[in-house]
Parts: sequence; C-alpha cells; structure tokens
Amino acid sequence: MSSETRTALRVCPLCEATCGLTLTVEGTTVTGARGDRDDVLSRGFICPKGAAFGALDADPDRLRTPLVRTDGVLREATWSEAFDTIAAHIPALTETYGSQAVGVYLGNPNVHTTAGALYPPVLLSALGTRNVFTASTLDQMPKHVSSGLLFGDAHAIPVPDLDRTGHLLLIGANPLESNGSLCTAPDFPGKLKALRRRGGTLTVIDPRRTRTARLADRHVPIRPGTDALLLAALTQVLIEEKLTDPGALAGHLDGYDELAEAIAGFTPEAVAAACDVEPEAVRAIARELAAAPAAAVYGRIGSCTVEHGTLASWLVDVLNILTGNLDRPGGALFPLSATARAPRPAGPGKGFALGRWRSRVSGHPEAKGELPAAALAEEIETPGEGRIRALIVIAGNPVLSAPDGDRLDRALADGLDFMVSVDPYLNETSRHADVVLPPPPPSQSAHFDFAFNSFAVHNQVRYSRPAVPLEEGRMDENEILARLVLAVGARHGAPPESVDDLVIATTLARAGAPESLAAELTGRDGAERRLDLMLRLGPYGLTLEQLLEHPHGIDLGPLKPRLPELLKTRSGRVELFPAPLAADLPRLRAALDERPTGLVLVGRRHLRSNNSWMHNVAPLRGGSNVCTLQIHPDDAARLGLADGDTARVTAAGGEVEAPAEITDAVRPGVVSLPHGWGHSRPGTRTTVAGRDPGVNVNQLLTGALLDPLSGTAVLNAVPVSVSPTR
Ligand SMILES: Nc1nc2c(c(=O)[nH]1)N[C@H]1C(S)=C(S)[C@@H](COP(=O)(O)OP(=O)(O)OC[C@H]3O[C@@H](n4cnc5c(=O)[nH]c(N)nc54)[C@H](O)[C@@H]3O)O[C@H]1N2
Ligand SMILES: Nc1nc2c(c(=O)[nH]1)N[C@H]1C(S)=C(S)[C@@H](COP(=O)(O)OP(=O)(O)OC[C@H]3O[C@@H](n4cnc5c(=O)[nH]c(N)nc54)[C@H](O)[C@@H]3O)O[C@H]1N2
Ligand code: SF4
Ligand SMILES: [Mo]
Repeated sequence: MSSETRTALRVCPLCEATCGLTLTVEGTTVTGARGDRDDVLSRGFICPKGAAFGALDADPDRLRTPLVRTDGVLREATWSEAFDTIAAHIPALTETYGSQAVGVYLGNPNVHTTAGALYPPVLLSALGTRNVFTASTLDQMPKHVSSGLLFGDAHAIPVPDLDRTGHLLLIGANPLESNGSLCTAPDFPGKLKALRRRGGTLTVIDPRRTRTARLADRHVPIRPGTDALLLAALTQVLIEEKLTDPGALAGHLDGYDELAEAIAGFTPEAVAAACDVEPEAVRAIARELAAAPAAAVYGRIGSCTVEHGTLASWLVDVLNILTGNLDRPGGALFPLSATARAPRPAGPGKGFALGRWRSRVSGHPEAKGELPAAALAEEIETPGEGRIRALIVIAGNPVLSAPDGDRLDRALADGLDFMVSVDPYLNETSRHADVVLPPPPPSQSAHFDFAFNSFAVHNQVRYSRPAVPLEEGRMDENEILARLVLAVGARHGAPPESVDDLVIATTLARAGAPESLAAELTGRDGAERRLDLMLRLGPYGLTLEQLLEHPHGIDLGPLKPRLPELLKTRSGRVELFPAPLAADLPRLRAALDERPTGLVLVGRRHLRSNNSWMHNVAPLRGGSNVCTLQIHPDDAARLGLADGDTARVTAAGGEVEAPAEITDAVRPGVVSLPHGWGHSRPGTRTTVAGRDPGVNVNQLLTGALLDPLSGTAVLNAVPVSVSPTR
C-alpha cells in the first residue's frame, strides 16, 4: 500500500448543503477535509461535519462484510452467501403471499447517494409492492403534496433565492444548525448575514430562540403547531388590505376568489390567541412582505411535521404567489437541475392524484406512492391478506426516527419472516435483519446529487468519482442495490449491469431518443452510464465527460423563472385552492379555538449531528450536542426542576427521562428534545454512541397523530407532561 499524500475532491454527502470538499488522502485513508475554494457552489464553505469526514469515513464500527443470520445469530458472510439467502427467501414469499407481502422502507441517506437515486425505483417495480414507506412521511411529504396540488408536480418545490432576496420569512427552520433543507445552500448562515448586510430583512418564526432566530430582525416565538393559522391570517391581511399583486403570474392562476372567501375568517384577531402572536405583529409581517421589492417565504420541519403540515406548506406558497414573489428573481424560484427532464411546452398536464390506494390496516391514503412510516408497525403486526412478511430497509433507522420505536422494534423482531437492511451500521433497526448489506464508506463511493441539485439556490452540476479505490472485499452500493433488484425479482445471478441496461433502454424509448445513443454513453459502470444518459437528455445537454473535465463543477447560472412551462396541473394553471386543501380547512378552523392545557414538545437539531447515525463519530460528540430536555425557567421553577435534574417526560406513546437544561431559548409552555438518540438497545455495534446513548424522543409518540393529507407524522407540538424524578 502506498503511503503518499494526495488530495481528492468530493462533494460532501452529510447534509443537503452539498459542499465541495478537498480531502487529504494518505494511502487509502482520508486524513483531512477542507472546503474546496474553487467549488462552483460552495466556494470553500465547510462545517464541522464535513471537517470530520475522515473520522466518519474510517469509523471502525462500520461493517466490512455482509452479515447473514444463521441459527438466530448474525454472522459475517460473503457477498454470494448474502445474495443467495435473499434469493432463497423473497421470491418464495412473494410467490406464496403475493407482492404486498414485501414491504420497503427507504431512509434519508437515499437522497445522499447515487445508488439511492438510481435503484430504489427499479427495486419497487421488481417487487410490485405498494407497501412502500419512506422517511419523507417523517419530513417533507406535506411540501410534496402541496406542490403536487398547486403545480401538478410533487417535485416542483420552489426555493428561496437566498443570494438575491431582500426579505426572507423563515418558518420552522433552523439552517444555522441544519445547514438548510429543501434549499441547498452551502453557507446558509453567510447568506443570511449577507441578506442583512445588503439591507434586507429576516423574520424567523420559531418557538425557540434558535441561532437562526438570533440573526433575525424579528423573531416570532409562535406557539407550536399553529403556523397554518398564522399563515392563513397573513393571507387574509394581504387580501383584505388589497396588497396582493401576483405580477407575471396573474394570467396563470385559478381559484383566487374561492381562496379569498375561504380564508376570510382567519383574521389576525381570530388567530392571535391560538398562535400567541399579536394581531398588529401579523399585520406588520404581511405588509412588509407585500412591500418588499423581492421576498421569499420558506418553511421547513417546524411547518411540516405538525398536524396542519400540508395546509401550512400550501400557504407558504400562496403567500409567495399572492405577493408576486413566486418564480421571480429574489423571490422563490424553481431550480433546473442538469438531470431533470428537459422542459416541455406550456399546457395542461396529468395533474397530481392523492390517495390512489390506501394502507391496509388504517386506510391511510398514499401520497407519491408512499404510505406513512408511522403505519409500518401495524402493517407487520396485523394478520390478514397483504400483511407485510418481509421488509427491505435501505438507509433507514425507523426504530429511532419514526414514532413508537418500541412497537416497531417488536414488530421487526417477532412479526417478520425475513428482513434485509442495506446499512453501514448494525444499529437499532438493522440488528433485526436476516441479511445486512453494508455499503462502502463515502470515500470509496462516487457522488452525484440527483436530488439536491433540484433544490439548489444556484443551478450547477458536480460529479465526484470515488476518492479512494474500493477496498478488497467491499461492494459498491450501486452494485449492491442492482444485485438486490435481481435477487428479489427471481433474476439472481444475472449481471448487475443488466439492471442498468434495461433502465437505459426504457428511458430511451420513453424519451423517443434513438436506441443507438446507448452505445455512445460513456462511464465505468452502469450507474455512470445512466448518469451520462440523464445529462444528455437533460435541459443543458451535458455529458459525463464534461463533468469529469470540470472537477469543481459547472456553473449553470442563477435561478430563472420557469412558469408556466413547469406546470403539470390538469388546467395548465396554478391551482391556488385545490379541492383536497379546501376540504381540510374546516379542521384548521376548529384549531382556532384549541389551546394546549399543558406543555408541548418540539424537536431540535445540532450542527454536529445528523438524525440517528452520527452519534458514533467521536469528534462530533460532546459540547452542546447532547440529549437534554430544554425547558423555560418559569416552567422549571413551577415543576421544581433544577438544571441537570433528571426530568421525566410522559406522553401518549410512553415515557422517557432526560437531564433538564433550563434555558429561556424555549418559550414558556414549550420543551424540546432532539431526535435520533436512544442508542441503548442490545445487539447493535455502535460503541461510541452506546456510551452516552440518550433517549428516543419518538417513544413519546403513538404514531396515531398524522397530517391526514400527507400521512406525515406529527413530531412537533406534541402534548407532554414533565415531572422531576425522585
Ligand atoms: N422526533 C423527530 N423525529 C424525526 C425528525 C425530527 O425532526 N423529530 N426528523 C425526521 C427526518 S427529517 C428524517 S429525514 C428522518 C430520518 O429517518 P431515517 O432515514 O429512518 O433515519 P436516519 O437516522 O437518517 O438513518 C439513516 C440510516 O442510513 C444509514 N446510512 C448512512 N449512510 C449510508 C449510506 O451511504 N448508504 C446506506 N445504505 N445507508 C447509509 C445510517 O447508518 C442509518 O442507519 O427522521 C425523522 N425523525
Ligand atoms: N446538523 C444537522 N443537520 C441536518 C440534520 C440533522 O439532524 N443535523 N438533518 C437533516 C434533515 S433530514 C432535515 S429534514 C433538515 C431539517 O432542517 P430544518 O427544518 O432547518 O431543521 P430543524 O433544526 O429541525 O429546524 C426546525 C425548527 O422548527 C422549530 N419548530 C418546531 N415546532 C415548530 C412549530 O410548530 N412552528 C414553528 N414555526 N417552528 C417549529 C424548531 O424549534 C426548530 O428550530 O436538516 C438536515 N440537516
Ligand atoms: S454543511 Fe453539510 S454538506 Fe457542507 S460540509 Fe457540512 S455536512 Fe457537509
Ligand atoms: Mo429529513
């Protein structure tokens, strides 16, 4: 092995910001990471997670070989043994019990890997199952649904034009810790500071005085779960005071009058008590939004994972539309990624349908072909035709990330005939698998942001080949998933490239492109050839070769207006007041009179962590990255809790205990616990995480509380009670 030191460029896969990294590589080990100053998007920005790339990559707890369960015990095995085992079980189960007997859970890192973008769709069609669960229903599904209904395309999500906007209204997002979400913007903090420097305004709506809120001109510590009411009132003020001016969109809107009528009752006075926001503050925010030359409204987790998540997500864009800020520079625009389908001429589209089928047990409607993650356990436990008997989990840890992990944990242990996890760690979820297929660490994987380029605040494209060669005995995740597709589809043993060849042939046929193009595609493997194809058919007509010639990326320019061509609604217009949302409004009206009687729980993220899987990286541990219950001094005094005391938190789903952290950064009546903790289960191999395991906040939830339109679990604004432990 050579021990020479060199550098390699690699886009960081650890959050949505997608910063370009310059890795220092000694032999085959990454010993350092710094920001790539020449990266066309990130220009040298890096955060502590990116800087810890080497430690995360070399974590000794990462699995090096597949594991296969024999005699009840997971043991190291060869790749052929692993895939033979899968091929021996899944097709037989499908044959006996039908396609629905195999469930799939797709977790968050699928949007951070090339494999996660390229193969799950093929896997789902090979299985033919509708039992598909994803982390999206713990996250952004409300935004997909609102975009589907407004624009006819669930993936058409406008992003705030951070570099050019003059006014940003930020709701339930904390980009100073998260580095941004559904808004790919390296150095989000720097962009917010630049907005203030150029005379712009930042308003943050968050029950906690976050680091982001501290940067703002105005912080509104709203009562959790009431953002849809506040947004409805902002809309009402715009309409009532004749401040609406959709500008270039005026000729493309349907449903304005119906919207105006339906929203009329949501006056600032009507929502004030529920939101705990003064009517005059609501009016001021609405007037400023209307007056700003260019403004953007942007909502994230705190506006999505709540009871009225889809309504709030819709109203965010209603505000952008009514103020003429949707689709205009400085407002909220639709990025155009290099692998998107090339734009088509404006006109009616297929529209977006919700609830084309329903989950078996509780009858939850599908959204985007996905069912609520919160309903996975009951689909495994409840007897009857269509029960899930086998589960494939790719890059997910729902035992910690979804509601009521104890119940899911039991369902995975007792209710399944067979389970596969594609995961680098043996953790709370993968410990139940019969076969664990570990992908290589990121340094050994190629990277392309199929997902995040379409949410980036600047159009650009970058591709990184593996920074170090695949270690002996490892398998690339593209190949793992291609082989999985073959194994479950009774084509076990066929060459993995045959999966890609089939996709290429189908794509060419669908695009009406000549078959001969297949032979022109370059690339070292099927995944690269598919990338090349998507680039060639994409809106910029690029090729893989061009990407390889530009290791710091290709700048494709600032975001540009894309309406009306982008619309795929049946009317070919923006549907301001879609029927499913209209039908959900009475539920919001009822919320006008609701007031919590006790404490409500919200979440939080920490910069040096990510969901459930980075607590095992020692350099990222410690400091304020801890699992504490944040509580306001007044509430703590009332309950007799001192800082550091163990607090017992009880809710409908269960009970957890965590040290109290007394801080006036949370508003009175609100407590906060971070998620992704609770690494205390046996049979895992996450040594560092296990030393200070924290507790699983999602154990407080039953999973019964969902945003009904999107099936998204209510993870914020959860009623809890808190007491000191004695
Ligand atoms: N209470 C509460 N709960 C939440 C949230 C919250 O705000 N509050 N947030 C929710 C959100 S936004 C999300 S997205 C979900 C996440 O939900 P999940 O996706 O289920 O959870 P993660 O913790 O992200 O788990 C990711 C898994 O992928 C594995 N992994 C890491 N890298 C790779 C890779 O390259 N390939 C593969 N195959 N696997 C990899 C990790 O080891 C880990 O097991 O959690 C949700 N849960
Ligand atoms: N460091 C780090 N970065 C991450 C992640 C991580 O775990 N750690 N996870 C990644 C993932 S998967 C995602 S989806 C993104 C999420 O990105 P963000 O949405 O920016 O993440 P959060 O920090 O959870 O911010 C949500 C904020 O909403 C507030 N909030 C809670 N309830 C309410 C409410 O009812 N109303 C309002 N207005 N606010 C409320 C919370 O106090 C919190 O500050 O971050 C990504 N980036
Ligand atoms: S901000 Fe996100 S993408 Fe950038 S270095 Fe940090 S973790 Fe990586
Ligand atoms: Mo997420």
